[in-house]
This record gives sequence, C-alpha cells and structure tokens, in this order.
Amino acid sequence: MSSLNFQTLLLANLKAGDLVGFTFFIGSMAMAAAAVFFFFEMSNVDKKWRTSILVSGLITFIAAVHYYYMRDFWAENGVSPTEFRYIDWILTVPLMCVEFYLITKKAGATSSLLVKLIAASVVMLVTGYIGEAIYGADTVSWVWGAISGAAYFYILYMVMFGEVKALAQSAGPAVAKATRILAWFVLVGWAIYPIGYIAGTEGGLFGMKVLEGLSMDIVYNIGDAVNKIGFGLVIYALAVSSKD
Ligand SMILES: *C/C=C(C)/C=C/C=C(C)/C=C/C1=C(C)CCCC1(C)C
Repeated sequence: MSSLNFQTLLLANLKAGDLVGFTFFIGSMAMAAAAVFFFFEMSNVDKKWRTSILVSGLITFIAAVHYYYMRDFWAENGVSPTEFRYIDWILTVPLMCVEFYLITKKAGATSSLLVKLIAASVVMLVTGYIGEAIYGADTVSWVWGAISGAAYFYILYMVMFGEVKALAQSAGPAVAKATRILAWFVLVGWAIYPIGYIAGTEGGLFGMKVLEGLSMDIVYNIGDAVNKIGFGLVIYALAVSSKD
C-alpha cells in the first residue's frame, strides 16, 4: 500500500501548528462532554427544569456531531466547513430561542413569542449563509450581513428590553437574573459572529481591509464554545439554585 493510501486511512490529519484545526478538535470534545453532562444532570434538577436542561443537552449534542464532521473536513481540505457550520446553527440557534421561551413560560410566554424569536433567528442565519457562501468574495455580502444584523438586533431587543425581559421579571428574581445573563450572551457572545463574518469576507467590510489575517473559523469556534456551553450552564445554574 502506498503511503498516500495510508494517509487517507487516517481519520483526520492534524498538523503541528494548525491552530484552526486545534480549535475544531477541542470544540468537538468540549461539546460532547457538555452534552453528556447536561443529559446526566437532567435527573438531578427539579422536574420543572428538566426540559430546559434537555434542550441544553440537545444544543451541545447537535454541535458535537457537527464539530466531528467539521474537524475532519478541515483536516482533510483546509477550508472552512461553511455548510456544516450553518446546518449546525440553523438547528442550535432556534433551540436557544426555545430556552428563552421555556424559562419564561410560567410567567405567560406564548407560542407567538416563540415563533417570533425562531423566525428572527432563521432570517439571521439564512441571510448570513447567502452572504457568506454565495457572496463571500464580493463586497455586496455586506448587504446580506446587514439584513442578518437587523434580525440579530431584533432578538437582542426582545431579550434585553422587550417581551422576554418583561416576562422574566414577572417570573421571579432567579429567572430575571438568568435572563439578564443570557441577554448578555446575546449582546457580547453573539456579536463575536459578525466579527468572524467580516474576517471571512474577502476585502473585509466595505472593501476596507479590516480584520485581515484573522481566521474566521477560530472566531466562530470560540464563539460556539462560549455560547453553547456557557448558555447551557447559566440555565443549569438557574435550575439547581432556583426557588422560584
Ligand atoms: C451556537 C451558535 C450560535 C449562537 C450562532 C450564532 C450566530 C450568529 C449570532 C450570527 C450572526 C451573523 C450576523 C449578525 C451578521 C453576519 C452574518 C452572521 C450569520 C454571522
């Protein structure tokens, strides 16, 4: 067997100094460990929080599977796994919206609120995908990025000042506090993604060569770890501490 064939038998080819590849491997394992944690902890929390912890487990589980594909795709081809990335997001980000709905449900969150949040997240991601996958080499990608950004600001508004915040406040101090922290995840943690988008757009923003040399995938991988695992842990902390 030639050495070339032997190479292709290796599952993933991670080279020394491949920082992007490192973050894909770490991300993959961290998501899997987080999923195991959330699934097992479901039986340690009060019944009313179980669905929320289950959803945290599903978010990290879905990410673990996609990271498994993404790290191999990267190791094999050395290019961004844009499709796997957006397939992951289109499943996990709406589930994060479900988390906001679940923790404010007892204060009267309606399914129409859930639909609004999910619809905004789908608009944010579909327009982001079009901008990145189809127009990534073109400065017109800022138009798609801007539409995506508008949907992002709508979600941010809802959780930080709008309906979600109002409901959280009437749900009691623990839910109000957790929602405040989660809103900061949306404000700071989610803002990491447009930075990756600009870094990944050829020519940067409006042709200005901003963020050139920064790897879009490293930015996205750090963002995912913070947002998916961190987000789930805030809900977990709420579930184990809440007397509401
Ligand atoms: C677990 C994955 C998460 C929380 C992904 C979140 C993704 C975003 C908030 C992406 C936002 C984008 C914009 C606001 C504009 C540019 C295009 C996107 C899709 C990168």
